[in-house]
Amino acid sequence: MDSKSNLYKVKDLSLAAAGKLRIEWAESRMPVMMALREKYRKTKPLKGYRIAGCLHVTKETAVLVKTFVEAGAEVSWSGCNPLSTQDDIAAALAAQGISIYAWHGMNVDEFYWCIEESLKFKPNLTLDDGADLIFTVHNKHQELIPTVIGGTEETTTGVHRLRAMAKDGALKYPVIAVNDAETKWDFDNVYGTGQSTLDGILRATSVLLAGKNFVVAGFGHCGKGVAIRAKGLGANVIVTEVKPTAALKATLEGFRVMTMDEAAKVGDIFVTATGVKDVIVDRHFKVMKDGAIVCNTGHYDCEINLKHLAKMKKRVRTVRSDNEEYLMKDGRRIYVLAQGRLVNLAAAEGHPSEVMDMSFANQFLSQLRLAEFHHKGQKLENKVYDISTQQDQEIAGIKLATMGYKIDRLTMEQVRYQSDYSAGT
Ligand code: 3DD
Repeated sequence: MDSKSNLYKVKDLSLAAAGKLRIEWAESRMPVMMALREKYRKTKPLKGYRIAGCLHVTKETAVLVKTFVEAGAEVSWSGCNPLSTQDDIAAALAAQGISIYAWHGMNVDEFYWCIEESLKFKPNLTLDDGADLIFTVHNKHQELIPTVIGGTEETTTGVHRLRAMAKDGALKYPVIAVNDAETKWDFDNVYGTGQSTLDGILRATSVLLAGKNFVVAGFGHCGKGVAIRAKGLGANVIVTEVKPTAALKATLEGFRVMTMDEAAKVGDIFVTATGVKDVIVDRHFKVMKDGAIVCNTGHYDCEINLKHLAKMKKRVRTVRSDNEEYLMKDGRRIYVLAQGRLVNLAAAEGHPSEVMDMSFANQFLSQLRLAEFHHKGQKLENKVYDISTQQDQEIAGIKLATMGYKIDRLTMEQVRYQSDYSAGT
């Protein structure tokens, strides 16, 4: 462990050079972020703002952090999952003077210690992925609340938590729901989760997906992405759901739909993507085939009930990195990936840079928007705000341009027609 008293705590600073190279790789594939960095590096509109961030420490997050710093912000950072920090990236950020507290494989006490450390510089902006930092501020550091202008939230689960807090009147400062931006949700959650989840499964198992019964629990944006990508690799995809409309969509996409009780008997690989707890429990483990592989791609590790599995096992051993073999009393073996935590970030590198480019452009512009409101003396309500449609279209437009695409524009006549309700048949 390398640490300076008040700057950072990372696993191994000597990994910094390798991390720097991987950050450069991400920068070469995040043209929207680099355009924003170029746009604001001179004016530094975030000067005087201190952002405490709690978000997976990956090469893409490093690009976001460096862009905040280039725009004038001070940043203090922790990872939002005990298994998702990439230690070379954390080392590279620490070596570049970023205050960062994160390492791969921390326990839950260390996880919250890191958040507490990142709060010591008294942030006036917060940034979350899963709402653990903002929840810590609200529950253990109310003294910080008067100086916090607002926050942003990256993921579906975190936005759910914050909307519930706001409904209860418990939210004490405004938050922007980055997750709900079209340029995040429709891209990161679908294409990012789709590819990175399979990446995690393949790194932890190297199994053939073609021909396998591949069970996806949850057909929201994330589950749909995973199902479509697995189908692309030749898997026989089965979807389980609790929401009739989502299940119906899955059938129309050509996937088999059944209950988990039924799927558990035939599945070879299971992925949970529901955001709900206890999706796979003891009665499912009881009927699973010998050699079944189980993993989760939801934000928290509550979807697979490992306490149930532990009670049913004869012994458990690590057979590959991020891959534990549970030997059952009847001789069957069940393989759990990444200790039931989100497999795409714990066993791989998370979503590709190209989709995080837009997610993080929303993070950057949302933090900037909070700072600009503050600068103008405009007070926001203590509620969860959506991203503006204008911001979504702006980000998508920059992305298209960097990909070399040109699109049509509405003529004035067409704009008039759209609002001319008298124009009928
Ligand atoms: N997430 C997925 N891949 C990531 C990456 N490469 N860097 C940072 C974070 C990453 C998770 C979140 O962006 C988001 O998809 C979520 O909803 O949690």
